[in-house]
Amino acid sequence: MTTAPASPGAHTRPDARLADARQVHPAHERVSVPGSRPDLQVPRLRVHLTNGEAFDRYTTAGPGSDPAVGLPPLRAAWVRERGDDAAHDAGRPVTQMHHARAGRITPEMEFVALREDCEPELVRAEVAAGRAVIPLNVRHPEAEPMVVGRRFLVKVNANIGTSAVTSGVEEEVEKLTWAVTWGADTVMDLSTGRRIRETREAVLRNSPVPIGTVPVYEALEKVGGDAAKLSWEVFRDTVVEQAEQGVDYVTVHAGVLRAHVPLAAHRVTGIVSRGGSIMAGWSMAHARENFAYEHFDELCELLAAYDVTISLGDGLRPGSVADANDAAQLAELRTLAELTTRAWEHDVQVMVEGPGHVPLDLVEENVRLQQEWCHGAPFYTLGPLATDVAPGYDHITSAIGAATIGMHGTAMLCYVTPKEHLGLPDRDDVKTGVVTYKLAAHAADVAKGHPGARAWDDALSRARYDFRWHDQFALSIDPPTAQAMHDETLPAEAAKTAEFCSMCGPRFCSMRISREVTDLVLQRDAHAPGPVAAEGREPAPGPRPSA
Ligand code: IRN
Ligand code: FE2
Repeated sequence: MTTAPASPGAHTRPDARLADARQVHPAHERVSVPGSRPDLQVPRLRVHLTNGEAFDRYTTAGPGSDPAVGLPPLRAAWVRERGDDAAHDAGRPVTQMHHARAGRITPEMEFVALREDCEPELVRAEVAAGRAVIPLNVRHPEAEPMVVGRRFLVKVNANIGTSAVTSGVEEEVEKLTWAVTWGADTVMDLSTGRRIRETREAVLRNSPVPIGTVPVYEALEKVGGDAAKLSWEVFRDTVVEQAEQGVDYVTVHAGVLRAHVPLAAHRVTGIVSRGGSIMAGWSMAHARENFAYEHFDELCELLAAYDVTISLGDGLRPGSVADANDAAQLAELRTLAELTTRAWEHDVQVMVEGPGHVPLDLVEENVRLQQEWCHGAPFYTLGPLATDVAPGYDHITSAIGAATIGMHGTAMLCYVTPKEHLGLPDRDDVKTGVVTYKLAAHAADVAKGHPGARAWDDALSRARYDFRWHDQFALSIDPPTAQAMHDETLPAEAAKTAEFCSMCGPRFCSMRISREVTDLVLQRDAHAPGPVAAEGREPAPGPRPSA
């Protein structure tokens, strides 16, 4: 058990009633959209509204599992049918990129297209071009396919994991389930300390989302924590063991070259990446080039036979706004661009990791350079934190950067919790981090004009303007928190249809007054018909609120 205090600044309320359920509101229902074959059923979250309408949303929560049994192997037949089992055994590429380049639309691509409401051919073309990845190890058949790429919805990754001082196996599975309940699109198991393997196995067998790891952490454990004792062989064996278990993507800090290390020496915060510092430490101790860089082609060959996506680690990311976009960071990005092309030669799917701590005026440049240099490979960023001054609130400092970088084209955002820089996140922190990042990602989708993204906002706004309080809660990103805050002052059921809340009271509610004004305008227009000049944005699609 962790003894971490409740997270400061986290506006989440305890919701013990729902502690074991993935259903966060009674009006939520898991439904499925049928695909072209009976075993292809794409999950959706249906929100039933009190006015008889329903609103369907993307869901990551999965069908739910008994931790002792695990999830059913959703994709096992798909993998077998196309011969990926046999190809895997023969050490040949089985990647989605391999199939996409051969012109094949796999069930995974179709699944993703239904999830994203786009054409399967778009998914295939983006994966073939390397502009999108579907991180799915053939040995993780439990996962529901999802896509990471700038043409698709912005995704959120949640990091969980044990450390030497805290957390156990059951707790990690619970954190995983909790994270996907709130919308984590992928989860990284960053466990260190004892029982790494066992924790990862439990997480994988119960995960409806792709699982990522940073294999060098486990490799370091194997050599007693002394970076100098690492070797390519220990690292490779660790990657193989994790790939065998079903890990869907791995962060590899292969871009931290020997020549880059001195560039970080004069920084305010040096090297803040764990993996980056391990690789730099090894390189310096042996006066040799980064072993993951040296053996990169061999690494790609083995990843291709599982379809493990490579996430090129940003070992030299800035750890303070002072170090943003400096020579060390950009030198590494150049190397990551070279490695992207090399991985693609092996049909290995690639994501490129990014910073870190970046002031807002430098955020856009990060995406622009990454997209240009890395030929459009999906960018996957940690925040970035827009300022360094708010420990305890770094989910917010980083969500500001994350929304901005997402709007400019980052495909996946790695969450930051309120515990960043302070301690290991507990269950509350995981929820706060995921919810905060989901709203940042959604804000980016809306700003990008992503097809359909704004429909969710419009549905909630209509419920708000109609004083359908239950619908406003049901549609909100965190229903129990929204409802708990409302009910703090107006708990009665009658208040759920009242035309005010306690913020302004009945007489000063602008929405109520506005509706009366609107009614008058509409009545006047009804008596004096004629074209009314439309201004501003397109009207939101769907039925208008009734008066
Ligand atoms: C994401 C973008 N940049 C870094 N990340 C995540 O940070 C990465 O996916 C992994 O979860 C973690 C790796 O941290 P270190 O080892 O680079 O500190
Ligand atoms: Fe930091």
